[in-house]
This record gives sequence, structure tokens and C-alpha cells, in this order.
Amino acid sequence: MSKRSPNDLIDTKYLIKQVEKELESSSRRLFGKQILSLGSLSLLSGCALTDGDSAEKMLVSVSRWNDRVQAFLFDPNKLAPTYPESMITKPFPFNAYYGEDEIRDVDGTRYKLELGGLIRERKPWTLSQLAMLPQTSQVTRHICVEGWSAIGKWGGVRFSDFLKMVGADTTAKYVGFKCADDYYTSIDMPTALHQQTLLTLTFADRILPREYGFPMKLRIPTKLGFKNPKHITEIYVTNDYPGGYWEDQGYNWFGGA
Ligand SMILES: Nc1nc2c(c(=O)[nH]1)N[C@H]1C(S)=C(S)[C@@H](COP(=O)(O)O)O[C@H]1N2
Ligand SMILES: [Mo]
Repeated sequence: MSKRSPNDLIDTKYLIKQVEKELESSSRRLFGKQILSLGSLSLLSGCALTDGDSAEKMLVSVSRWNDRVQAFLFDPNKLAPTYPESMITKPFPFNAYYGEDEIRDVDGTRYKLELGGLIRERKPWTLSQLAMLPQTSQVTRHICVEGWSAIGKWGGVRFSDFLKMVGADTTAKYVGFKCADDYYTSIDMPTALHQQTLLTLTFADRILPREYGFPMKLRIPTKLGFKNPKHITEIYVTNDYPGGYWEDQGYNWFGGA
């Protein structure tokens, strides 16, 4: 891997190049001289891998290798680029492991965010309690492994402030998320504490719309889209690797962008 400047880390072209390089060196290791083409990249296509594909097996090994390399390279202070509001993508794409007809309806008035694991104050939070905490917002680029990216504005509570406030053990390895659909994912603690990681309550200055994860999602601009859980119902801190919906199907756990 060659030199990275902080600002092109999250750039899509850079990302595709990086994945190509990784595929190249991994496929060389796995299959001698045979090199995977950009066409095979479409097999990475997000959220819909076909079953029983041999490329899928390779993807798993590329991913494992990638986790080690990325954890080694990851700088917890690196910032994702931010953009002017004029660059916001309209309309912003919806994505999930199901179609728009199945978007979950979460009742905000009855919503409780549950806390679990290595957290001192595990009292559940209502939406209005979360909304009363100090808020911040940022315009960043969301990158999906399906090959699209979009710029949006998200607002909410700095996740590191929230974790410290509830007495999370910030020396633990992972923060895991359970969602109102059957989605789940997890992140490393340095990413959870990253200054741009937001417990998100708004999109484009409005209450988070249902398609984008009402009532609450985590926005992590240093991670790929699938590491940004929507409709979060539980947050827990743990030292036991929690995996994730896509991660358990072979996607790179680190999921850096
Ligand atoms: N709960 C939940 N969160 C999720 C997903 C999902 O299916 N369910 N899909 C992920 C993927 S792959 C992407 S690209 C983004 C899409 O977010 P958006 O609808 O705000 O664009 O949500 C991520 N978080
Ligand atoms: Mo995605």
C-alpha cells in the first residue's frame, strides 16, 4: 500500500483503487499469477452477493487480510473530509438489505435506546432525553460498497461524549449495535471515540426520516455505509468480537473508508 494523504482516504476513486490493489495482491497469493479484474469488483457489489460463488470465498480471505492491514494503518485522529452544504446529494439514496416497501416504522414516542455490556449507567434513553444533549452536525460523504457514494448532512450527539457520559469502558475493544430490523454491526473503540462519529438524530436539519434510520442511527464518516447502523435499539460495549450482518457473510469487519 502506498502513501495515503488524509483527504483522499474517503474518496471513491481512491477506494476502488485500493480494493483493486488488495484484490490483486491477494489473488496473486491465492492463485499464483492470475489477477482479478475490475469486472470482478462487481462481485463486491454491496449488499447482494450471490451464493456459492468462488469469488465470495476469496473475498473472505481478502477481507481477513484487509482487517489486519487496516487496523495497522488506522489513525484514530484522521478526519474524513467535510463538504459545503451546496454539495449535498439530492435526493439522498436509500439502502438496506431490503427494499423501500419494508422500511421499519419505529414509534418515536415509545422508543427506548437500551444500553448493555461494559457500561456503568445502563438506564435506557428516550428520544427526547437524547435530543436534550448538546448537538453538533457535519456534512460528509457516505460510501457504499455497492459502488455509490453521496454527501449528506447529519446532526446529533458526539458519540464519544455519550459513551463517556454513560460510563462506558473505553478501554474495551468493541461497541456493538442492534437495530429495529434484524441488522447488527460493531465497531472498534477508537472509531467509536472518533470526533466525527455521531449518535445521529437529524438528516438535512430535520428529524431523521424513517428511510434513513429513524429514530437514531450512527454516522461514522470514516467507515463504509454498512458500518453505519440505522434504527438502533441497543448499544453495548464488549471485548468479545460481535461481528455484523454483512461482516458475518464475509465483508471486511474494519470497513474503513
Ligand atoms: N438497520 C440497518 N442499518 C443499515 C442497513 C440496513 O439494512 N439496516 N444497511 C447499511 C448499508 S449497506 C448502507 S449503504 C446504509 C444506507 O443508509 P441510507 O439509507 O441512509 O443511505 O445503511 C447501512 N445501515
Ligand atoms: Mo452499503
